[in-house]
Amino acid sequence: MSTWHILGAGSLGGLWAARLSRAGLPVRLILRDQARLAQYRVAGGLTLVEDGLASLHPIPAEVPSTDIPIRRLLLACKAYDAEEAVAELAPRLTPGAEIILLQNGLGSQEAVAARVPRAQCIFASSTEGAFREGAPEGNSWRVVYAGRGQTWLGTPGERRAPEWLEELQRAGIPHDWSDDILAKLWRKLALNCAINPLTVLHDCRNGGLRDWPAEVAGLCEELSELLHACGQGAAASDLHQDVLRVIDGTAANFSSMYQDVACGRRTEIGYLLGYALREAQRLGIELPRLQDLLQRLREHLAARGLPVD
Ligand code: NAD
Ligand code: KPL
Repeated sequence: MSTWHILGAGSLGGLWAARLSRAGLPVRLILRDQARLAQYRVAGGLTLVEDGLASLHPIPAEVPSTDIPIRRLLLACKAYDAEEAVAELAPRLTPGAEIILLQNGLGSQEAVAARVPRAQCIFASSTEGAFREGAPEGNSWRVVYAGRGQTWLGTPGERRAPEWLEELQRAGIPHDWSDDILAKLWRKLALNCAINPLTVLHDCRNGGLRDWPAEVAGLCEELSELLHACGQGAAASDLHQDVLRVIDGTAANFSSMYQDVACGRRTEIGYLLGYALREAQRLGIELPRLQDLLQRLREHLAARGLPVD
């Protein structure tokens, strides 16, 4: 049985680590450096808060430079950290190592795969929700499981699910193998592009976008055009209706991008709207509403001293 090495003991990484570990599966956390490792050891492990109940999981941890070989890696950092993080671990990866990429959006998966061409990259798209409670970035080892959801996993062109999915079953991680994971990632990207930037610019919860129906409809139209041009027609199907359904279904929530900006954290815009517009440029199509949205969002981020990519 391969050990689950998990890089990024943040929200989603912590949620996976705690569930895998409590199912009796071997797990090791990879923390940034010795200082974080020392803090983690003082905390005595990761705490998972689920349905209001907290449980402590004393999962072993290490730093990237350790020489233990890695056969299976769950990469649970943000999209903008993924390539660098995997490059640091490359010397430890065994030939054919499996890397599960939990990053939202698109672009980081390609960059990781190019860095470690001998590894098998499995892409994931998750609708689960988790956040870190308490201390600021890096110092919180307490993860709250905030929203039930589903994680789709897949490797483009591979229909057969790997046998280790059974371990996710055992750990109670809701999942499905997708034989078209790129369609899932594109669909989520489109939903995020239609909703998240507008919630930041209009300073509202997802439900507040009901006041901007024409703007939402215009973005959905251009996103559908882009999806068709990218050969992702299936991901474009009923996009506008789905966006309206998500706005209603999550009306009381703040989008992830809204929360990032509100907390002064870097957003993943470069892997969402930024990626969409780079693809549009590559294909030679004009998407003036999405372009304008990106411009406004960048101005908003720059005014708050946040990275615009
Ligand atoms: P997070 O910021 O809570 O956790 C990321 C962790 O990775 C941090 O602890 C960070 O210190 C660590 N990290 C970054 N680079 C590292 C390195 N080189 N070595 C060691 N550790 C490193 O992020 P998150 O919310 O868990 O999100 C991870 C990905 O999952 C994102 O792409 C996000 O969009 C996606 N996602 C998150 C959720 C959620 O509810 N949190 C839901 C769906 C998708
Ligand atoms: O995934 C989301 C997010 O906030 O990132 C939703 C709820 C779908 C809004 O785009």
